[in-house]
Amino acid sequence: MANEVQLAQVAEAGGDTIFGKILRREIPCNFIYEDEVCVAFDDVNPQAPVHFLVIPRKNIPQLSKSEDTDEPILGHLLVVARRIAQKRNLKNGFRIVINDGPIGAQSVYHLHVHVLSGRQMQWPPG
Ligand code: TR5
Repeated sequence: MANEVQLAQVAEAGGDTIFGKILRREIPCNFIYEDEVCVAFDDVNPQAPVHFLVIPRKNIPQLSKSEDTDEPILGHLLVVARRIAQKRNLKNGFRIVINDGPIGAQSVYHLHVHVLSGRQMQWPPG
């Protein structure tokens, strides 16, 4: 699989994305959680023993393109991330990541919250 940063450098913002296809069930995907606002599923290329994504049904391309009126959706993504983390018994913690734009190494332009756990995280991130 191509390096995520290389993918991010060539990724184009705007339009339909792979996550749009997942949301429309055009690509099979096992949702670990879903409600009327968001869905969650395991990352296909996990960077930790636990690595899942929480994405809004609304096609918000990236955090920096979200609007003030998206505040309930943005808050909901974190609440759902916390709920799934509790369900998965991630008692020792987890890391939340939102990559934004080329500098942030975003490769899929549909907003998504990464939740990673199951190993010791390092700081600063690369
Ligand atoms: O780099 P950013 O923050 O944009 O993260 C995009 C994430 O989407 C990466 O961690 C990828 O591994 C993940 N990804 C990409 C695909 C995919 C996926 N996760 C689950 N299922 C996926 N499918 C079916 N196809 C992908 N291209």
